[in-house]
Amino acid sequence: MHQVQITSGLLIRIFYSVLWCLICMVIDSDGWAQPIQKTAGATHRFMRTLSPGASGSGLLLEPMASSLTGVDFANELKEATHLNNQITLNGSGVAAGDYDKDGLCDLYFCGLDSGNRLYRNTGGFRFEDVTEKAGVQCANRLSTGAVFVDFNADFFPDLLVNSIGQGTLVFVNNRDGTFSEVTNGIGFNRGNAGMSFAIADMDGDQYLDFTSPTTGPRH
Ligand SMILES: [Ca+2]
Ligand SMILES: [Ca+2]
Repeated sequence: MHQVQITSGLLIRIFYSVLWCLICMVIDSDGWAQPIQKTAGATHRFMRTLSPGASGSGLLLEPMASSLTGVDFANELKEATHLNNQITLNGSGVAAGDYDKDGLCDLYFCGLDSGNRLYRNTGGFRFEDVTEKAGVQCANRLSTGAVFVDFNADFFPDLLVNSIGQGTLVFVNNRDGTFSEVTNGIGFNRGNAGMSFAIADMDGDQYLDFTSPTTGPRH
């Protein structure tokens, strides 16, 4: 029988696989997941999850204003854009991950006619926009989905961003709060439109493998 050796590297990869399953979710210190809903052309809605009441009646959600959270991202979609390409009507996704390893989960929003935004979690449901400092704007690139994943195994989450027409954009974490785009050297899915990712060590060689459903070249 094939034996699977549990190593620290494998555990880290399992962690990020689980993290991918939690895309669109944020977990704060109270242990309850915070779902984020976002659609093309609409502002996001940041919902704080309250603990179930003593009656056990289930989870309660409480909306949080942008003025409180500092998360003011809006995914803009112009009519001309979706008339030119209906894929844009699928909207865009959010990546959640602790890119700076301070123990707080950060958020990366993908935009279509708006650039992407990275919000660093400063605690207490407060976030700061660090997009420009981090170098992950992806302006004019019709971003659809993203995921934080440590693809070079240096224990710092890197960033993959799917786009319409420009394939998968690849950013390596510089471990100082910034990222460097290395799409030209590593990029895959070139010229296609993708949205989601599936990431796992498919063949058990301790290296992560990637798959991203695509819709073919942009029409
Ligand atoms: Ca963080
Ligand atoms: Ca890394």
